[in-house]
Amino acid sequence: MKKVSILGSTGSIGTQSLEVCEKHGFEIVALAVNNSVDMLENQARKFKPKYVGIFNEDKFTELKNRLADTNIKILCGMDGLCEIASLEENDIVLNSVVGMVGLLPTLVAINSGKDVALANKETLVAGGELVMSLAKKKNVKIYPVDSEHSAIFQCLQGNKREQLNKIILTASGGPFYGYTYEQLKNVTKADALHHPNWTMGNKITIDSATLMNKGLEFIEAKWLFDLTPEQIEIVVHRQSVVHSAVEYKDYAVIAQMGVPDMKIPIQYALLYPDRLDCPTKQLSLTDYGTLTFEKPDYTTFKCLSSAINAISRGGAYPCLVNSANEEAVKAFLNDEIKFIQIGEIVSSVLDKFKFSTISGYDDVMKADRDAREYVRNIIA
Ligand code: MN3
Repeated sequence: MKKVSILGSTGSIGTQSLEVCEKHGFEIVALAVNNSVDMLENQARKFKPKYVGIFNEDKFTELKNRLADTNIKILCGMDGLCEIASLEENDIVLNSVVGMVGLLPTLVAINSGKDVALANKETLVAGGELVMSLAKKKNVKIYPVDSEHSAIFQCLQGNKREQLNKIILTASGGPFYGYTYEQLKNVTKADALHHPNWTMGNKITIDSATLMNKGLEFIEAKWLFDLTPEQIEIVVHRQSVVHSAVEYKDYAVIAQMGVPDMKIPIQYALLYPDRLDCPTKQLSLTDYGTLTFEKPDYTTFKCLSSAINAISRGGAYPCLVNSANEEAVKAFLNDEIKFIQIGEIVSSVLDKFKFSTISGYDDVMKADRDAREYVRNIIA
């Protein structure tokens, strides 16, 4: 029985991960959330972890009172997340928190020698170099949870890594597929929050609408699979059935397919290398009939081209565009800016900031602060 801790347990990935853990009888060591006291209390009573953590320290007393009749140890803040990430009992830490907040707990888990199932994109986007070099040093495995990266990981099994030519990262295209820049000017928050294929949290749903999500995944893929930007091709595939593919030296292309359900990649990350019954639907190719593939529109979707530009330039740029995007998305969700401004703000970062290097965690945090301050000044 595997022992799992989940950071971000009440989010979309977190709740689906618990479903997978329940199905396979995993022991839940700890659960941590940002804010959701009600849901965390319910999860704690159901899964009986030894520890729970709440990132928002203002909610600590309330959570403590709610669980006063249990033996569960209550932790809070970044220290709480990091304590959970480093617990001796963990076999694997599933990190599905949203945003830059996820970076430090990932580094702490790796430093403690714990394998990580990674659903927090920002961890690799902002700190890819730090995370991958520490994982190598500590001989820790990072299992991708994101459907595209899981697909690539699956397609790499049983083949020689040095015989890989490139990867093909598929993108659904989001709710504004086919829109012109003019049309994007008038889209509303409700439009942006409606994704055609996937049900996800608000941040990632907006990132899918701007295609920033694919830009972040491009950067993640570069780090996870040790690729150059030239080895990554993005292909718009509206049906989200081919979750990504890899091409080898002989031009054989291997793709991984399945219904669009995150429980398949979550389960592969937690059960690797086993493939057992999953609480999802079977894929019927004949129900789909047609699968389509197109080039993305890099001109209209500025976030996508900016993210690729950022990783090609290297240094702090990926972190800067990521943090600028987080801040811009927050402002959009608060009705402070229009949808189209997200891409304008993110792309402006590349002109605004000079090249700087990342040699440690503090450099990442500085780039994060600088980018957020820059965005807040634009909005104010
Ligand atoms: Mn994805």
